Amino acid sequence: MGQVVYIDGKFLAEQDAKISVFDHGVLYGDGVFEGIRLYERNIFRLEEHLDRLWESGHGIALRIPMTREDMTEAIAETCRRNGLDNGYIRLVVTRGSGTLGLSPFKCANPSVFIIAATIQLYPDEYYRDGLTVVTTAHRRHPPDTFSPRVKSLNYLNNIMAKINAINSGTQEGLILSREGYVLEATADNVFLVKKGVLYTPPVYMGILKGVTRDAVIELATQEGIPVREEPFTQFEIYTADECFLTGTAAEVIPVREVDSRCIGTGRPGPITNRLIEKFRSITGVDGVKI
Ligand code: PXG
Repeated sequence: MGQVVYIDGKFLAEQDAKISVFDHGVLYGDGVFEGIRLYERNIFRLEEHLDRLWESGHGIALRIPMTREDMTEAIAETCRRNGLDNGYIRLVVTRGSGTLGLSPFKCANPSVFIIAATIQLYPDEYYRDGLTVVTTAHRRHPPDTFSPRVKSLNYLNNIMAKINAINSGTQEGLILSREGYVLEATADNVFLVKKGVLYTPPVYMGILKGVTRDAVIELATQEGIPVREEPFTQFEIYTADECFLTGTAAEVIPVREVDSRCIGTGRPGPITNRLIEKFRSITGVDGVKI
């Protein structure tokens, strides 16, 4: 059975789920999106994802053309119609169709589409043994340009970093700031552990404020693990006791090697494993049930 896709108030078979070639989302990457997980019929942290979607939209002066209540129902119904208990939800709002010029003011109707599908996860061995990661040659847009906090349809910088990482024989790539601080991975936030303290870069440095990141900060705090949102460089990662990434797709995933340097013992550390366990304990309950 094919997938059912929500587009602008309709549920369509996947072969009929199409958007216009004149949509500025296609022509200019003019739009915003969210990636959300469904666990045991629980839409994980939906409110936080919707907050970020509305903030991203506001950041690019794009009106989300429906209420939060209608959006919640559309997401839930898309999951139901695809018969999913677990899966991955891609929620996209584009500027809509306009002329071939840049002006978004010619685009009268933003489009919303929602895809709910099964997800291709990292194999279990990476959760057991950790990822290998390389620092990429790509720099994150500085926060004084287009805000990296907007989850926009322009992901080419991250895609270039991902190509760089895969071509280097690793699974993920770190993206630095122009000053050389570690900011994030291509679709994940980054954490390190040193002497029992958890560190992650502060949002003001120009990162995406990850929903998984924020959940992990809360869980660590509940566990009595001190958390510091502070800038750090590659050297602090190389010499960390533990390192892990967080993201909707990857969840909490250990890193065992960065730029050919073994991190800590080279095995996922105790704090990482504790946070993986804690995170897994909330995925089915923290959110909105369908
Ligand atoms: N940084 C960047 C640049 C991201 O794109 C994260 C951090 C982690 O944020 P969340 O809220 O997911 O914890 C992201 C998330 C995909 C995909 O299809 C990418 C993201 C989310 C979901 C799916 O690879 N980016």
